[in-house]
Amino acid sequence: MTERISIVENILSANDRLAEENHARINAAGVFSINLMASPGAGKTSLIEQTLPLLKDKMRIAVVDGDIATSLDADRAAAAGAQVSIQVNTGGECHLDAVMLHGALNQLDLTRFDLLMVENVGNLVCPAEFRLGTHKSVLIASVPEGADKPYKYPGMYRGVDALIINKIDLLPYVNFDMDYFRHGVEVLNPGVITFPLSCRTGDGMDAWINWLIKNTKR
Ligand SMILES: Nc1nc2c(ncn2[C@@H]2O[C@H](COP(=O)(O)OP(=O)(O)OP(=O)(O)O)[C@@H](O)[C@H]2O)c(=O)[nH]1
Ligand SMILES: [Mg+2]
Repeated sequence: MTERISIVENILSANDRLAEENHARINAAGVFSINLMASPGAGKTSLIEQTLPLLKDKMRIAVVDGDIATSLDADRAAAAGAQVSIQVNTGGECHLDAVMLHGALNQLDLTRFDLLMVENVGNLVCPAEFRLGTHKSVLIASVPEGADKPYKYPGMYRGVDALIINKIDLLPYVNFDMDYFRHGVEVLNPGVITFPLSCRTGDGMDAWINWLIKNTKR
């Protein structure tokens, strides 16, 4: 048992070392980068699809899409206007890790871009444990998932730099207790910047886009 824990720790520290290398590389190129995490279907690819048309005339954007088996999401990002869209097939793994992002960065001339959006695999547990080396971690919660998710998946909510509450167009139809949700978030991640929005209607997208623009001009 003790040995198993030490192996896990070694894997994570090896990952962290490579994440630092990724970070240095992204920084040196002057690119702002985000790691988009969420449960399956929360709207990661939809957010990328909505963001690209609003920013593609202002900045050059690359997308790295993690997926267990398909290139469907990378294809959607390319169709929405990403200058470059790279598919990373995790071969069944439930998360991206720093090695996988490293491989994707090897295919990119980072100096050609202002913003790098990484879509992690849909999962509310594993992605939180593997740093990639991006500047900001962004979690997308969506209202049909239920308001109890911060309580059930604290590791994910604790570590993120920004929180999107997606699918607010569905609030009239689902039983989502916003106060309960926000209280759970506040306990884990006090003051985290939060963007309620709808990728369906576009409501709330302005604040998210402004946050990206502000950070990209670091
Ligand atoms: N009503 C509504 N539906 C949405 C919204 N955003 C996304 N969806 C729908 O939710 C479903 C899943 O969206 P995706 O963007 O594929 O979700 P994802 O997080 O990328 O999913 P995985 O990559 O499979 O984990 C799709 O049918 C979207 O059309 C929204 O704001 N409102
Ligand atoms: Mg997706």
